Amino acid sequence: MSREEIPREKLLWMYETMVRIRKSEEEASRHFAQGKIPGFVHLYAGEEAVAVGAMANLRDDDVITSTHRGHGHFIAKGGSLKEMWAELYGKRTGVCKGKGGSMHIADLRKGELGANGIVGGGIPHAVGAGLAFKLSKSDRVAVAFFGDGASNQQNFHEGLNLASIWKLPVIFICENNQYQISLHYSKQQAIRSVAERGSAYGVPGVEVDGQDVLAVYEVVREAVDRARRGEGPTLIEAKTYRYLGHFEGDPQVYRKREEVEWWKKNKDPIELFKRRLLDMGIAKEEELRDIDSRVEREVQDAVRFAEESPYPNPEELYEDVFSTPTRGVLVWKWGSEVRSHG
Ligand SMILES: Cc1ncc(C[n+]2csc(CCOP(=O)(O)OP(=O)(O)O)c2C)c(N)n1
Repeated sequence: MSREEIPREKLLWMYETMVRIRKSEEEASRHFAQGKIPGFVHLYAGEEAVAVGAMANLRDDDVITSTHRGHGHFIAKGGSLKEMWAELYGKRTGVCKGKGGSMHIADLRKGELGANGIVGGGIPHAVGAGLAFKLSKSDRVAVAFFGDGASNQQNFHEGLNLASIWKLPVIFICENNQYQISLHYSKQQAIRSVAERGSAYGVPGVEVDGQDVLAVYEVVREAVDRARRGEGPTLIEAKTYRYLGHFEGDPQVYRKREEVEWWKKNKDPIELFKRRLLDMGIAKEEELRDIDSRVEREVQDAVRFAEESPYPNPEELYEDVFSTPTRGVLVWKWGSEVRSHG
């Protein structure tokens, strides 16, 4: 399918979803600064085209694994904004009942197998899902998102190798936002690109401009088609850029403000796509402005929902620890009280 043939509805979904991620992330940054969001928060602003271009190719029954920078993946996979915000606030109405927080959001109903505080931690889960799909002769696919830093992690190498020898329907998407915390990627790898690493495992490696949602859409589409045909995994490196600090509160002494401004001015994925939609005659400026305002209201509603929701009760901490009841004895100490479950 060429770019011209992508249905208008899908193109507008891409625009709206990128705006939804951006507005939500900017709001999260403000709320974190006001001390309202507990824990660590790593934001995705600037990288929206990667999640959206990829997810536009997936079916509801396909699965993804995410990273510590996972809000964009969650939103693009169709997760509820209200449930996400309640989770950020640690509220009982959150998608993980307030017990996961920003870094551990999962929604099995939507095929979001989990964000992960362990760098590269989602890769084995995606490979496991791919193995399950292959063994059950399903044409579902699994997508693992991870950063350039994670490509130095053993999970990446083991995952690529297993997916390759078993020809699993897994798509490895490296979001190279150029930094791993404060270290530029050129200082952590001797080769020019992460995509080159695929050749060591017989996995096709493709580089793509991660600020161009349609370019991402096209390369992921090819990889998904390959995977569904039983031809195995693909490694995609999307070159992108994060606008905010590694984590909220990061003083960012390792990069110049002008560098960030250059990316915002010249390579903003939403602005570039907006211009494209106007040039292609897909939408008029005021239609896009309407989408912006509607999404703005939606984000404000989600924030209000989170603020007004109750916290979980302390006893709820012990629920949902195991997906199936166990037969063993679990003993733990809570203050001076000792409880056990048989
Ligand atoms: C296994 C592991 N090692 C180290 C860390 C600490 N850590 C958290 S984020 C991060 C950098 C990750 O960089 P990258 O994979 O490029 O993702 P990005 O933050 O750039 O999106 C590190 C080293 C961790 N969480 N897990």
